[in-house]
Amino acid sequence: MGYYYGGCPVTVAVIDDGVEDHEDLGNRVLQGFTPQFSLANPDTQGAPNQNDPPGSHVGHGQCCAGIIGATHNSLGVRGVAPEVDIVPINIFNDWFTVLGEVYYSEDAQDIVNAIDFAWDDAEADIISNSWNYIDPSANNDAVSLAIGRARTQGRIQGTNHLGCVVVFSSGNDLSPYNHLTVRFPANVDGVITVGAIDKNGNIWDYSCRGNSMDLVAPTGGSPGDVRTIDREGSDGYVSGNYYDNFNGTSAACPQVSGIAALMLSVNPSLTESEVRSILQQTATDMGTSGFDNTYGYGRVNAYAAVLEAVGGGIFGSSTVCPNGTTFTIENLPSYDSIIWSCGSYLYISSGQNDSICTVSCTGEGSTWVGARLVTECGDIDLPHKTVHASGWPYGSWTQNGTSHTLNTVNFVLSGSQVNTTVFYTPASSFSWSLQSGSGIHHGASIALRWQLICI
Ligand SMILES: [Ca+2]
Ligand SMILES: [Ca+2]
Ligand SMILES: [Ca+2]
Repeated sequence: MGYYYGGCPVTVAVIDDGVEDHEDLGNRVLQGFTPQFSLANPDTQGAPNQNDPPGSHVGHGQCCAGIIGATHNSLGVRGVAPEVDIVPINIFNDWFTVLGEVYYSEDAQDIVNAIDFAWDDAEADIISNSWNYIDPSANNDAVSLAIGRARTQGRIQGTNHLGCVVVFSSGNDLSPYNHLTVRFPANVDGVITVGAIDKNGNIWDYSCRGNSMDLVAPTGGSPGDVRTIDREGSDGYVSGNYYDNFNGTSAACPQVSGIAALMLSVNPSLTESEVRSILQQTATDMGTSGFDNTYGYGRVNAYAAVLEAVGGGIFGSSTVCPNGTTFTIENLPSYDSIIWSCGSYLYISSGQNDSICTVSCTGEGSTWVGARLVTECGDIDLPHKTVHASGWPYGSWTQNGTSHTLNTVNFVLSGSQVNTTVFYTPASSFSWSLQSGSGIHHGASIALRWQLICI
């Protein structure tokens, strides 16, 4: 395993219009939940309704699941977190029409039941929500409380409640006035709220914004730029198994859910608030400097977030000294052992299997220090830290216009012994000469001491 996927199992609940098996999801779609029974879809375990409502398609949840977890194989697309299990929860199951308009009979209590099922029954680590709830008569307090329960009571580990990570799309609204408000429940405290930027980093005009924004992720307009899975065959948006035009904040949210899954796969002991805070702090700032209502903390940065989930990588000087330089790994997930490794010119002089090790060098040049965490879920290789070994300097230098190989030279002075100190900066060339008046004779050798500048 690389550092990008630690192998600890992670379960993501997708609350949407259902998810079903797909050739590019392996066997990773679990039994889920459908809070509202419908005659058209008697399934109660989160499968999509087999009938499309007039004028639209059932398959939104399937698209989200593909972004989160499509398998890395030769088929279709690659999801962000290709080994997660998906719990499908269908809250758009029971539709009806009035004068040609489509309505859903699910109410706030069904949504509460959906959220409670996700963290409590399915023990999901993450709940991905690419939907908003705009019924003004709904009992929004009950939904907010359910989200609070997920965040505070979910993910039981021993006697701890680490909390379930709750991610929502910020909402889509083309009205320049209406998009100034993040939609409910994306505006509930502790929710990770995700808006939409285009592939050039500009906010999409439809992306709802406000002071509860957290992150943005790249997605499409209409037609969209995001390719994902589609319900197989004639079901879903298109006749095939993949869809090129998924878009909106709906396609941004599952990217963040997938990245949160990668973080928990390398460090399953992170709390909900730690995941949220790492995602915020590692985001690439966009728009006006610092947090802003449009981009939140900025564009989600998967690499930085996953690396931070394992403590941020290897810390230490960029120069290794001959007498030893210390490297550390901090805030580690629980591990069985640490195996330090290194490249040319270097050796691990002490601290193997410890979170602090000392590396020494025998030569000079660009090289690296690495570390592998052996955990109960598998090995995590941290990215190599590039360092410069400042061992015995070698290479060419010039003395009085004559080139010498530093490591082999003996040179001779006349008269009394001269102590000479040469300050050597790694990777820089240098030349030096003797003071005028010093005569050089064969047969009188001295040792030349090199003082290494090790930072
Ligand atoms: Ca694939
Ligand atoms: Ca299809
Ligand atoms: Ca900003």
